[in-house]
Amino acid sequence: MHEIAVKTDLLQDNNDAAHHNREHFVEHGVYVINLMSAPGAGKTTLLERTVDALQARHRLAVIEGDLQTSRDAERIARHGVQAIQINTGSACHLDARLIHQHLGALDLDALDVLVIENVGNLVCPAEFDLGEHDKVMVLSVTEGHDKPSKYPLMFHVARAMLVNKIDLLPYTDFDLDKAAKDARAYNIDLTVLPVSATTGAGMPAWYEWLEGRIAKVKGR
Ligand SMILES: Nc1nc2c(ncn2[C@@H]2O[C@H](COP(=O)(O)OP(=O)(O)OP(=O)(O)O)[C@@H](O)[C@H]2O)c(=O)[nH]1
Ligand SMILES: [Mg+2]
Repeated sequence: MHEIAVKTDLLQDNNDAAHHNREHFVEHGVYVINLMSAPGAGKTTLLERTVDALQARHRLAVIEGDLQTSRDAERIARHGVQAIQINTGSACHLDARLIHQHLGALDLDALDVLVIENVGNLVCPAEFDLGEHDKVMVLSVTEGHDKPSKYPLMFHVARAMLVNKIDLLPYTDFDLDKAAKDARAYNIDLTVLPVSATTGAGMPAWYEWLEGRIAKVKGR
């Protein structure tokens, strides 16, 4: 009983902070993505390629969430966009207050798109709204096609699912149709995009999806 009450308070507190973040993003016209996946699914690799593809047309920044180290922020910064690292210590997810604490380091007026790479975890990040416009999740083919059924919340809350590492499909028993069907059982509107962040296969469809969302959210 107490446990339920504490969790409800925690999530309510987070939702209040997320609402506040959203007001900032809307006021400054910044489209914000919360990028989530299990550890190592390829979020940072995907982002490195994405910022290369989009930065000629959009002003981008990235917030990197990790338990420790600033490696992912350093990887992104090498591509010429601002990257802020948040270390959560032992927490398995980012929360809206943590994001708010770091917004001061960004000039939101000088940004079109902000991507927040969450801590690698297939469970906790899905519960915490950060004030983003869209949650996007990455499922890599080496994780297995049973993951939507085993970890449904992540698939339920995402607007798009990138199925990454498709270059490795010949070496796995991953069934793309099954993964997509199971994920859509929790989320009928889910957009499914098979990609390889290392070879670039399928990435143009992801950029097109992003362009559509940026245009819609920013009212262009
Ligand atoms: N074969 C293949 N490997 C990939 C692909 N995308 C990423 N990788 C590899 O997967 C590993 C993890 O990639 P990262 O981009 O660091 O994954 P991440 O999701 O950011 O990891 P965390 O931030 O630690 O959760 C690296 O060795 C990448 O080179 C892909 O499309 N194909
Ligand atoms: Mg990463």
